[in-house]
Amino acid sequence: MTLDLFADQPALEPTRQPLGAHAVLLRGFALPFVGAVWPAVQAVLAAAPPRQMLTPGGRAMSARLSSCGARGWVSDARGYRYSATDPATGQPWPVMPAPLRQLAEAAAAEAGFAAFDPDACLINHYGPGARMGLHQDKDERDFSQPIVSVSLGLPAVFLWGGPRRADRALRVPLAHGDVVVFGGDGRLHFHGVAPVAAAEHPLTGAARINLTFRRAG
Ligand code: MD6
Ligand code: FE
Repeated sequence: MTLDLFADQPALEPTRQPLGAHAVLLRGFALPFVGAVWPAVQAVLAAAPPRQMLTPGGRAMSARLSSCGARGWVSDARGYRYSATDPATGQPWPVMPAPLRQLAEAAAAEAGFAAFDPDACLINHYGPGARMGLHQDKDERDFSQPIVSVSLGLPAVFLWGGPRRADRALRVPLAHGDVVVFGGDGRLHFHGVAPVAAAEHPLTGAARINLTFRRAG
């Protein structure tokens, strides 16, 4: 007699959901990594606390941002750019922790990008009501490498648009542990995040944390 441990389980959800050309949602892909990734994220945020940045137009972004790796993303009255140092301290950004890099490389490989070599990881902190308007990620020098986006904590609706701002955006629910990888034709598509609903998550409390890995320089 064979023991079928899965006999009573419902069929597994498909893990891979294409979001059009060269973008894929890997549902739950980050879950096995969270035990190592979460303490590393907390250490980065203790060294470089997430802060509200101003857009070049002078408006405060509602998500709070930090970074780790050789380069971090900054925004102020001078514009958007990557910087090797944290403007709050003048010090280099925290080193990208190995568990974060391992998760990013594994997700990229799963999505068909074998040689992903990220030098920047943006960490976005969304409290209740925080959002991210439609934008393109175009401050990087290397568009041949994908972006790997990891969602932790509270759920959110990801807005996945097209190459033009006016293109209709798909509304994609993202849960704790989900990973979106986009590159190739999708690398410069507009995207954003709808306002995060107030709730409590056992790991992150009243927050959604998003990690996006890129090759910036
Ligand atoms: C977020 N993400 O999910 C915001 N950018 O919190 C992004 O802006 C983003 O998820 C490029 C690639 C993936 C992303
Ligand atoms: Fe983005």
